Amino acid sequence: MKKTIALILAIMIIATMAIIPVSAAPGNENYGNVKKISDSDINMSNGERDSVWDYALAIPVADDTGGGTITGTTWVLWSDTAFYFYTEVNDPTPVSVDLSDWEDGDYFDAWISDSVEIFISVEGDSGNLDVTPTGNFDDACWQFRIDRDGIPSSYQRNGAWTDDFMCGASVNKDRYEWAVKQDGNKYYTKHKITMLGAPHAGELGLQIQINDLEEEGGGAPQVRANGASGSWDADQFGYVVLVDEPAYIAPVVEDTPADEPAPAEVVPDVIVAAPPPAPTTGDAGIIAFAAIMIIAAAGVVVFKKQTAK
Ligand SMILES: [Ca+2]
Repeated sequence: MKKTIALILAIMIIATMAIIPVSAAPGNENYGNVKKISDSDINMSNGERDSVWDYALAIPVADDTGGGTITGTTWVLWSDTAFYFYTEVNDPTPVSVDLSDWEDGDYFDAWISDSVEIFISVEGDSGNLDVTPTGNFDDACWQFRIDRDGIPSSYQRNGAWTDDFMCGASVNKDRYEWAVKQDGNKYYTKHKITMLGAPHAGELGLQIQINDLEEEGGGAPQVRANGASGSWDADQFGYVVLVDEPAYIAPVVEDTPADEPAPAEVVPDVIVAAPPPAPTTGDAGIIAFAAIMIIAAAGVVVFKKQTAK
């Protein structure tokens, strides 16, 4: 009997393990759920904070494993066509880069300047654009970077250096779009990433990193969203869960369409359709007045007849 019970328990345990969904590797940080928007909700022509960001998942970027002391926050949204990121950076040492360096191919400035980098997990083969499937964060990723002066750069882990490195004008907007806003010791970056194909619901492995150039020619310590991984260790990235739910409910449009009757035109129909009203006090008064007039007229006739006698 005991053997039978033990066997049943063993079968139940195995069956339970079999229905546990495959998920990201243990230890990968889950940042939370990210809801969906329409592309028209985001204006990529400037670095302003669109109102729809109020409905986005916020991820703090302040892990000091990379030696940085600055802080920032990145908000995340997605649509049928793109991943969106909006980042606010508090940088007390804003440093502008010399744009002529970029034209000269001085690519090293790319990652030591004040800048925001988004890394997204993909499958491991070099050149692959497929976002890593759920539960299988590979050690590969693409980087999408924007500096505070609005210079983009992009690279894939294990890409061919420097052929696969894109910077400045070489970054095609079919890859990703970017916008920046500077405001004293703050700056804001906006990413719209379309290169990795149409997003779909599920887990998305990512790292967010802010580089802080403290002075021209100086060091550039970093802060990250997740200290468990470095910049490129995609198998240790945290992840968000893209859920197929609208981030907000669109407000009801109050304007009456031109081809529909205005409410005022409906009112007469309602009145016509109503039953005739019951006699009122006013009607009774009219009847009584008429009766008095008839009696008075009769009285005049009688009076005239009496006078004629
Ligand atoms: Ca700085």
